Amino acid sequence: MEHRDTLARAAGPRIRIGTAVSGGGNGAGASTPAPFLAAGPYRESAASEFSSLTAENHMKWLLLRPDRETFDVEGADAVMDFAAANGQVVRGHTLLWHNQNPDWLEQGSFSAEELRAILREHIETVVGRYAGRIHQWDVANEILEEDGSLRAEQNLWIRELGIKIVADAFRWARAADPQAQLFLNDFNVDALGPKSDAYYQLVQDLLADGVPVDGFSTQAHLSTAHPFPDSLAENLQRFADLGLATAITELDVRIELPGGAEPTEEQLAQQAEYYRRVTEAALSVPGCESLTMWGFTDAHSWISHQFPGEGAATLLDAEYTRKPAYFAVRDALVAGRPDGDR
Ligand code: 9MR
Repeated sequence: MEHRDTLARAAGPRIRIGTAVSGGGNGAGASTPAPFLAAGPYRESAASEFSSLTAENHMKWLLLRPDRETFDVEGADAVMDFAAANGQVVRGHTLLWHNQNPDWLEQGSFSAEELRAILREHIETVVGRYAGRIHQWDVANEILEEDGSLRAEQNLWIRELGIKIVADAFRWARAADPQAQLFLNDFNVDALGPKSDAYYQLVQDLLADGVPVDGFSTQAHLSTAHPFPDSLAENLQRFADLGLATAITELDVRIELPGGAEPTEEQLAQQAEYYRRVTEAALSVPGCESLTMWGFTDAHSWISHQFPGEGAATLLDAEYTRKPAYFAVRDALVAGRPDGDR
């Protein structure tokens, strides 16, 4: 019998289990993909537990584009090579976003025409470079506000070029890589609500216009201090019913740890429950074929930078020991396999 001792093996072919792989880029524009390139448990777990990788930062404009002429692909290539060596697919993240853009772009005084050409060149070059090797691209990331309106003020592309640029981005991406599934991706769209309703409408408008959108994904940055998004499966299912693929792209479940406290057993149990429920929701929706964690060890997680006093959000602790959440995900994956396959 096949061993079920890693997440990827537990999942089998039904769903890709992914992780973001970190390295530099906490706003600083670091170009070395440490700890990703360092040997040791980080790489071992990344290779053995997962069947999909996302570059946490290295496919973003800030790291790929130090200046207008340069494409610095070293970090992105390292992720692609690692995935190829380990039989993993890659989710590309991301092409059109309001965040982690270089200053030359955000502060440049480009005409609308120039901006459009800059985005087009970027998409053709980056998507073209990895064509045939990317499972799913987050083409447009976080383009809506919490109330469902367009994030027009913060998003340079939409502010200067209008919503039409989103359709263009999808078309350019499709032309550059006809195989990759092209996604709209955002946070706080786990449950039904104004923001996910707005995506539900937007994606129908795009499809009606013949725009090649293949999928809708929710990030699932959760917290044990907040209620679980009970309507997660229902929300994904309505997008599946439109014929779209769905995915969970950045799952983590942070815990309140005032003054640097260690998580209690109760907190770890609640975290495990949240991870289990997300895994079950993903498996319950046909066409949800990718479930990615936003990092897999508490030794390297974005949470403490963004949420001081919170943390321990991932499946392995800082010593790479499996937490209750790890076993909850793995058990849910095994339970979700077709009967004959368990
Ligand atoms: O994890 C990423 C962190 O290292 C960066 O500093 C941060 C900058 O905004 O982006 C983090 O990743 C984000 C992802 O690209 C999009 N969704 C939210 C993620 C967490 O902020």
